[in-house]
Amino acid sequence: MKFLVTGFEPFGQSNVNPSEQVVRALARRQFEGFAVETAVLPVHRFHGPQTLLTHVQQTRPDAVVCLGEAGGRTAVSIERVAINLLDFRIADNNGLVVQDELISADGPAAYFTTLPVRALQQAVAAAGIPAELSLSAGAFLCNQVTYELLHFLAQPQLAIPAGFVHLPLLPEQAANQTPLRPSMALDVMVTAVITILHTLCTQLRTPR
Ligand code: PCA
Repeated sequence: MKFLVTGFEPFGQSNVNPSEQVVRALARRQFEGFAVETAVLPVHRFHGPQTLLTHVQQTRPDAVVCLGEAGGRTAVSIERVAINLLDFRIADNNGLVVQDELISADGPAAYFTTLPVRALQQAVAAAGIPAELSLSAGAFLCNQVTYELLHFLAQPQLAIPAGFVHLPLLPEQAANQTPLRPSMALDVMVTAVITILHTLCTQLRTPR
């Protein structure tokens, strides 16, 4: 079994992104029962989704888990939906701010992610790590790549589970902010994502 796990490069005021760090940590490890391919996506309106879809086509994974940073989140947040909207609250890394635009002119208003979100949230919580289900991935790049991924995979012959997990800030990103914001240590986030992959692996192996 093969998983594609992606993170994002730093954006906004920060020079690190927890999702990139988690993906780099996963790339250095071996797992029993599954292989992990990784990619770091640009925070760029066009190159972000393009890079993701290129990796999906090249690696032909059994499932896709995309990761991103969400400052202010207190837990590992497993997203349930991606909406057909671009409404950037800050510029992407190309300086572009897009407001009130559809991602896909002929696509549905939203897609549910196709990961077993409840089972993943429960597994991460059972591992002793704060985890929650989330109803909004926002309207910036994380939502956009998830929507475009689910739109691409909506063809029956391509149907594989795919979804998005938002991560809190790293402690070093949160440390000097006023007001203070929640954070989570890198090794805890790495354990959470490995727990997600083990749970997915078990679920995909169990005949329905
Ligand atoms: N978080 C942003 C984009 C890249 C990232 O890591 C978001 O939540 O859309």
